[in-house]
Amino acid sequence: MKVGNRLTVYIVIGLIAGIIIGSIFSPMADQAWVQWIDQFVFNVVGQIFLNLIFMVVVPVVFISIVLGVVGVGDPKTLGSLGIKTIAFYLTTTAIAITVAIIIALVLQPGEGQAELLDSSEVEEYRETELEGETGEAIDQSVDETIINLIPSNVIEAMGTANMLQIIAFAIFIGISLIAVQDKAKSVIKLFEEANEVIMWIVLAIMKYFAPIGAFGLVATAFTQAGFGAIQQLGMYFVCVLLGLFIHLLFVYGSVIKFIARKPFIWFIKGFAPAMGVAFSTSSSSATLPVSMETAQNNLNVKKSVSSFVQPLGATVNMDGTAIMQGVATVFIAQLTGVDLTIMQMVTVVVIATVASIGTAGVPGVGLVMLAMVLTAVGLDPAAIGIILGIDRLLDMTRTAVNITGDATIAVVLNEQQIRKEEKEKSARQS
Ligand code: DAS
Repeated sequence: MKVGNRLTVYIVIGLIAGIIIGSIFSPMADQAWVQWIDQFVFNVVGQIFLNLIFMVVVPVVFISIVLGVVGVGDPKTLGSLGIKTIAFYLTTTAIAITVAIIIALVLQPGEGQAELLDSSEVEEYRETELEGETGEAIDQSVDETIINLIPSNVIEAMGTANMLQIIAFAIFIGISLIAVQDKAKSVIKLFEEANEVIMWIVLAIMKYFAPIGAFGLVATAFTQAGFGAIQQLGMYFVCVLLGLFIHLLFVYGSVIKFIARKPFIWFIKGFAPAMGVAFSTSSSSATLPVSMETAQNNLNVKKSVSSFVQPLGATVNMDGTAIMQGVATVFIAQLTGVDLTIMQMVTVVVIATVASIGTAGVPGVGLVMLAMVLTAVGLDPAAIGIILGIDRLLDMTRTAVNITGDATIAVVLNEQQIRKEEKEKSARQS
């Protein structure tokens, strides 16, 4: 069962229908009958879909990475694949945030809107979020983030879907299976068969539930969207979308065309189903099973590359999020009348790139990381309350860009591996 073109069309129809119906309902969002439909139809359908794909994320990531590591077969090759993967990810993220800062400096979304800082949302965000988990996340120091990469309790790591710890444990299991593979043939076979089973479930969820689930998630997001806030924050909204579009078209487009030497339209057409799921779920982690299935079946990425590069990317690589953070930081600096120095902008690039490493791809995580970035350059993180209302719509778009960045690097590394194997094969034949 492939995530074929027809399913892509159905998902796109579900997304468009959700946007249209949600936009029609939005101005009536305070009416009881609209709230009833939103809560008992859109939200129920959407959340069931979200739970279905979250249900398979942990087994898919764990099994795929174990098989991915075993597939690579040699810890040294794995090491070089890992270094290349991380290097590509950090580079594209740094480019993303730099492009975003330039766009915001040129278009000046925050100019003349200082009164937004007095809005009630700022104080509300300070009281509700900054005293809560966002505040704890900001306080997590770099050494804690590094120590927390290794799970002290793998069952807890899986129970809490701590993706980086699951990835670390799976890599250890994979490397040990390489070391003892003569005595572990049945274990490797068990993982291979478990992978067939879990991927069948992923495709069944996609085939029978993705279009209606995507519709429900998008319809409820647009019904509740603060379109009034968009008018007030129009330039901010435009800057983020422009940054996402430029990054997708020019950065990923160039990488696919000139490094992977593949047509970009082939890439987008093949990866569209995953982008649609990411847009509707606003979660890279939830979309991961579909991202991997789509990359393997539609973009011919080998399982050993996809199973390693994409789960890592879903957690470590968030170019779309970095773009929002670049624009938001300049926007909030402009609101506060602060001219960011070059040093402060470099700090924003470094902090946003490093911050994206430690956070799982779940809805709204970008704002938690933004609080860290703002704090690092001396801006008031409570100002995030201003952009909170429209963040869900931007989260959908930037999550689609996040996972597309992961797939871009997976295609590049896959093509490089194929070319390397062909070169070795012709060297052996000559
Ligand atoms: N929703 C996050 C993700 O899943 C991105 C973000 O919040 O910026 O990638």
